[in-house]
Amino acid sequence: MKKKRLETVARVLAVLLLFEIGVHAQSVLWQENFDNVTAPALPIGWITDAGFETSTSVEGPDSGLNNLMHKGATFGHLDTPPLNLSQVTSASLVYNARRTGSYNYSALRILGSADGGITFPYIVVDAGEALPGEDSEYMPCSGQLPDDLIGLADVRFRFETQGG
Ligand SMILES: [Ca+2]
Repeated sequence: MKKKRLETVARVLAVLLLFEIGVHAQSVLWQENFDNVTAPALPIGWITDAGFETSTSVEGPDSGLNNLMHKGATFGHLDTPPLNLSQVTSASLVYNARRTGSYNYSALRILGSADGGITFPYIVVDAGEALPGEDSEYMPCSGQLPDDLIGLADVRFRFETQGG
Protein backbone atom coordinates (compact mmCIF):
# COMPACT_ATOMS: atom_id res chain seq x y z
CA MET A 1 0.00 0.00 0.00
CA LYS A 2 2.73 2.42 0.94
CA LYS A 3 4.61 1.82 -2.29
CA LYS A 4 1.54 2.58 -4.36
CA ARG A 5 1.15 5.96 -2.70
CA LEU A 6 4.76 6.86 -3.52
CA GLU A 7 4.22 6.06 -7.18
CA THR A 8 1.22 8.36 -7.28
CA VAL A 9 3.26 11.21 -5.85
CA ALA A 10 5.99 10.68 -8.43
CA ARG A 11 3.44 10.91 -11.23
CA VAL A 12 1.92 14.08 -9.90
CA LEU A 13 5.38 15.62 -9.95
CA ALA A 14 5.86 14.70 -13.60
CA VAL A 15 5.13 18.00 -15.21
CA LEU A 16 5.92 19.50 -18.57
CA LEU A 17 5.53 23.24 -18.90
CA LEU A 18 5.80 25.30 -22.06
CA PHE A 19 5.67 29.04 -22.55
CA GLU A 20 6.22 31.51 -25.36
CA ILE A 21 5.71 29.23 -28.32
CA GLY A 22 6.40 31.06 -31.58
CA VAL A 23 7.23 30.69 -35.24
CA HIS A 24 10.16 32.80 -36.35
CA ALA A 25 11.42 33.54 -39.85
CA GLN A 26 13.50 36.72 -40.07
CA SER A 27 10.91 38.13 -37.70
CA VAL A 28 8.30 36.68 -35.35
CA LEU A 29 5.40 35.42 -37.48
CA TRP A 30 3.26 34.16 -34.63
CA GLN A 31 3.58 33.91 -30.87
CA GLU A 32 1.60 32.69 -27.87
CA ASN A 33 2.50 33.25 -24.21
CA PHE A 34 -0.78 31.90 -22.70
CA ASP A 35 -1.20 34.99 -20.51
CA ASN A 36 -4.48 36.19 -22.03
CA VAL A 37 -6.48 33.27 -20.65
CA THR A 38 -7.29 32.18 -17.10
CA ALA A 39 -5.95 28.75 -16.07
CA PRO A 40 -6.81 26.02 -16.89
CA ALA A 41 -8.32 27.37 -20.14
CA LEU A 42 -6.45 27.18 -23.43
CA PRO A 43 -6.38 30.14 -25.84
CA ILE A 44 -8.98 30.09 -28.64
CA GLY A 45 -8.08 27.76 -31.49
CA TRP A 46 -5.88 25.37 -29.50
CA ILE A 47 -7.15 21.78 -29.52
CA THR A 48 -6.26 19.08 -27.00
CA ASP A 49 -7.47 15.60 -26.16
CA ALA A 50 -7.72 16.84 -22.55
CA GLY A 51 -4.09 16.08 -21.77
CA PHE A 52 -3.02 19.72 -21.75
CA GLU A 53 -4.18 22.80 -19.85
CA THR A 54 -2.71 26.10 -18.72
CA SER A 55 -1.35 26.56 -15.22
CA THR A 56 0.15 29.21 -12.99
CA SER A 57 2.23 26.69 -11.01
CA VAL A 58 5.68 27.65 -12.29
CA GLU A 59 6.25 31.09 -13.78
CA GLY A 60 8.35 31.32 -16.91
CA PRO A 61 10.96 34.05 -17.25
CA ASP A 62 9.58 37.11 -19.12
CA SER A 63 6.31 35.37 -20.02
CA GLY A 64 3.84 36.17 -17.26
CA LEU A 65 2.55 33.62 -14.82
CA ASN A 66 0.28 31.48 -16.96
CA ASN A 67 1.86 28.74 -19.07
CA LEU A 68 0.93 25.56 -20.88
CA MET A 69 1.13 22.34 -18.83
CA HIS A 70 0.96 18.60 -19.33
CA LYS A 71 0.90 16.57 -16.12
CA GLY A 72 1.11 12.86 -15.39
CA ALA A 73 1.91 9.65 -17.21
CA THR A 74 -0.90 9.76 -19.76
CA PHE A 75 -0.58 10.18 -23.51
CA GLY A 76 -1.72 13.55 -24.76
CA HIS A 77 -1.56 15.91 -27.68
CA LEU A 78 -2.14 19.58 -28.28
CA ASP A 79 -2.59 21.26 -31.66
CA THR A 80 -1.89 24.91 -32.41
CA PRO A 81 -4.34 27.11 -34.28
CA PRO A 82 -3.83 27.20 -38.07
CA LEU A 83 -0.90 29.32 -39.21
CA ASN A 84 -0.43 31.00 -42.57
CA LEU A 85 3.12 30.40 -43.83
CA SER A 86 2.41 31.32 -47.44
CA GLN A 87 4.74 34.34 -47.35
CA VAL A 88 7.82 32.68 -45.84
CA THR A 89 10.75 30.84 -47.39
CA SER A 90 12.10 29.36 -44.14
CA ALA A 91 11.03 29.36 -40.51
CA SER A 92 11.64 27.76 -37.13
CA LEU A 93 9.34 26.73 -34.29
CA VAL A 94 10.77 28.17 -31.07
CA TYR A 95 9.58 27.58 -27.52
CA ASN A 96 10.73 27.37 -23.93
CA ALA A 97 10.17 24.21 -21.92
CA ARG A 98 10.66 22.93 -18.41
CA ARG A 99 10.23 19.38 -17.11
CA THR A 100 10.41 17.66 -13.74
CA GLY A 101 12.96 14.90 -13.23
CA SER A 102 10.43 12.07 -13.61
CA TYR A 103 9.10 13.45 -16.92
CA ASN A 104 11.30 11.75 -19.48
CA TYR A 105 13.15 14.15 -21.78
CA SER A 106 12.25 11.94 -24.77
CA ALA A 107 8.49 11.87 -24.03
CA LEU A 108 7.64 14.81 -26.29
CA ARG A 109 7.86 15.33 -30.03
CA ILE A 110 6.45 18.03 -32.26
CA LEU A 111 4.75 17.22 -35.52
CA GLY A 112 3.55 19.33 -38.43
CA SER A 113 0.38 19.23 -40.53
CA ALA A 114 0.07 20.58 -44.07
CA ASP A 115 -3.68 19.89 -44.29
CA GLY A 116 -5.01 22.00 -41.42
CA GLY A 117 -4.69 19.35 -38.73
CA ILE A 118 -6.17 16.27 -40.41
CA THR A 119 -2.83 14.44 -40.56
CA PHE A 120 0.54 15.20 -38.93
CA PRO A 121 3.14 13.37 -41.06
CA TYR A 122 6.05 15.80 -40.57
CA ILE A 123 8.51 15.78 -37.67
CA VAL A 124 9.44 19.32 -36.64
CA VAL A 125 11.27 18.45 -33.41
CA ASP A 126 11.98 14.77 -32.80
CA ALA A 127 11.70 12.86 -29.52
CA GLY A 128 14.84 13.39 -27.46
CA GLU A 129 15.33 16.92 -28.77
CA ALA A 130 11.98 18.48 -27.86
CA LEU A 131 12.60 18.83 -24.12
CA PRO A 132 15.63 20.06 -22.16
CA GLY A 133 18.04 17.34 -21.03
CA GLU A 134 18.31 19.06 -17.67
CA ASP A 135 15.23 19.09 -15.44
CA SER A 136 13.65 21.86 -13.35
CA GLU A 137 14.84 24.76 -15.52
CA TYR A 138 13.12 26.52 -18.40
CA MET A 139 15.29 26.14 -21.48
CA PRO A 140 14.90 27.23 -25.12
CA CYS A 141 14.04 24.51 -27.65
CA SER A 142 13.52 24.83 -31.39
CA GLY A 143 13.19 23.04 -34.69
CA GLN A 144 13.62 24.08 -38.31
CA LEU A 145 10.39 23.63 -40.26
CA PRO A 146 10.57 20.94 -42.95
CA ASP A 147 10.46 22.28 -46.52
CA ASP A 148 7.10 20.57 -47.06
CA LEU A 149 5.44 23.03 -44.64
CA ILE A 150 7.00 26.18 -46.10
CA GLY A 151 4.78 28.38 -48.27
CA LEU A 152 1.52 26.76 -47.16
CA ALA A 153 -1.50 28.67 -45.87
CA ASP A 154 -2.95 26.18 -43.36
CA VAL A 155 -0.21 24.71 -41.16
CA ARG A 156 -0.70 23.35 -37.65
CA PHE A 157 1.75 21.96 -35.11
CA ARG A 158 1.05 19.11 -32.69
CA PHE A 159 2.78 18.68 -29.32
CA GLU A 160 2.52 14.92 -28.78
CA THR A 161 3.62 13.42 -25.48
CA GLN A 162 3.77 10.00 -23.87
CA GLY A 163 3.59 11.63 -20.43
CA GLY A 164 6.14 11.48 -17.64
CA1 LIG B 1 3.15 32.85 -19.96
